[in-house]
Amino acid sequence: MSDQPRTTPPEVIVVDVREPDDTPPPPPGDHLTGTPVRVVDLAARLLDKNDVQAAANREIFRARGLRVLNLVSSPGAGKTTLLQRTLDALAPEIRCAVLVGDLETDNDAQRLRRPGVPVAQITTGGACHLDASMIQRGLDALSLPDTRLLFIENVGNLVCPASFDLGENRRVTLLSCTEGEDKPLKYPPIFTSAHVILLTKIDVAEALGFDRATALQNIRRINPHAEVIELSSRSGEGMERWLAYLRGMVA
Ligand SMILES: Nc1nc2c(ncn2[C@@H]2O[C@H](COP(=O)(O)OP(=O)(O)OP(=O)(O)O)[C@@H](O)[C@H]2O)c(=O)[nH]1
Ligand SMILES: [Mg+2]
Repeated sequence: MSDQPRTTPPEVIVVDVREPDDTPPPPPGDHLTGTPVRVVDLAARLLDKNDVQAAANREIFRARGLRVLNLVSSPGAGKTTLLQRTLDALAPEIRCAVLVGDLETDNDAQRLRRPGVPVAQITTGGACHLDASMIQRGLDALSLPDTRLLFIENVGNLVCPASFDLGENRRVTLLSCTEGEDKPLKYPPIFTSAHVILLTKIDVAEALGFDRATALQNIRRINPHAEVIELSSRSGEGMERWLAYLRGMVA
């Protein structure tokens, strides 16, 4: 991307990782004939395979000098809005790129288009998360010379993305004030696996009657070690701390 003029946003690249036949598999067992069924734990195999690819991604990131953040949250917690504001502030000083996953549409990728910022949309079809091989294919589609920070916006889902290592350096979990204070307790894996937890939309916390102290307490119960930042992409409150964290990652 270094030869691209920085005044026009580059085209969004769409990487469609759906299989030709993405129909769900038939239910296990032949209920009509009673044929015995051997159950194979495909989930474990799938995760093993993912871990191998995640390790390969990590090596690619290291070799290219890329620092990589995987943003995960429930749908609508504010990932894209935060990235828009982050790119506006950071892209002029640090070369950034984005991979964004969604079941359908390239809406988020369009919102994230910025001059000099390569963006690729990964369309997953039915998959409720990104996996390491999708990231590898997304990387192949992007030109990343001089890029220092790669943001991955995962599919909006508070459960599935927690199980899939993408090879990232930092996992960033967003919890928005509109979701309720109890989510860290109800969906622990995505919070325990986070390096950074962002409490987002704090501009509307008071109007919603959202109890920030309780939410922070719940976060700390589940993950005492994560960096916790309260912020609003709308009012800008807390953004400086987030940006300082990102600058620190590439310093
Ligand atoms: N009040 C307020 N609204 C916000 C803030 N950040 C995002 N929103 C709004 O929340 C809605 C969802 O924001 P997105 O950024 O699209 O959320 P997302 O996590 O990317 O959503 P998915 O990609 O669908 O998972 C939009 O209407 C945003 O304008 C914030 O800090 N404060
Ligand atoms: Mg989004």
